[in-house]
Amino acid sequence: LLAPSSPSSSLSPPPVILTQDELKKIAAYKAVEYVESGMVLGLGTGSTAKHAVDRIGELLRQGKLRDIVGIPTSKMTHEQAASLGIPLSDLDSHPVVDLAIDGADEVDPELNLVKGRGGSLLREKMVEGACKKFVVIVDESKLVKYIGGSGLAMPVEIIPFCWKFTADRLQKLFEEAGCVAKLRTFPGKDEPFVTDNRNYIVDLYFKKSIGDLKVASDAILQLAGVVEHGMFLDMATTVIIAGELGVTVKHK
Ligand code: ABF
Repeated sequence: LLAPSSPSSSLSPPPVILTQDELKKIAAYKAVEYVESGMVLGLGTGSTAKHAVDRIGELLRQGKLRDIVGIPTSKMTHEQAASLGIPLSDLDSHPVVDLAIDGADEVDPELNLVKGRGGSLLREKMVEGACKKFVVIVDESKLVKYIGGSGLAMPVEIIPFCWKFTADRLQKLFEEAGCVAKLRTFPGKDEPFVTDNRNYIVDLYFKKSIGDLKVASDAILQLAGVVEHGMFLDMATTVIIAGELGVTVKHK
């Protein structure tokens, strides 16, 4: 995004390069324009979704939104939303969610996603799978040609019991794609990272394409020990992408 030039000056000011966080905020604020009073809202997790939750809190405080119910997708978002005074509930009480707003780690041209690199994915998939409209907010660095092909992690949430056995089976499943499965640890520590659901995460790294995503998804989910994976296939209804040249909105 370039800074608008001042109408009174003949010389244009130099272009302002926005930081990645500023781009995330632009995408988040754009998504919040879809929020209407009375909605049940899925509140996403991560540094991009955090801006959306802040904005919803601000609009509630200003009286510009009313009667919102938020369904948080993580303990962290629960805390943030509660601190902003957003009324909160859960899927048991509100099984139909009008709109969810969340970030993603990768977005492919068909709007399939990879999520969970930040540690949340299971609650996100439950809430976002229950919503009528799912708006994904990203900066342009998240766009990929095909998901799983970035060389970065494809997260899988697994139960802690015999995690190595499950990790080995996951790696074997994608042997042809040169898969390496690694247990996620807390940054700078040797201890396994523990999710909000007291599970572990195994990150899969591929050297080659994993082929048909639906086939890959089904194969992962069939392994006992796996709880959920970070591929969100055919779930996003809208993706808002903020880049240096402006905001692009893609609809499914
Ligand atoms: C969460 O936020 C995760 O599923 C995903 O890993 C992440 C995107 O993070 P960020 O917005 O911080 O880049 O929804």
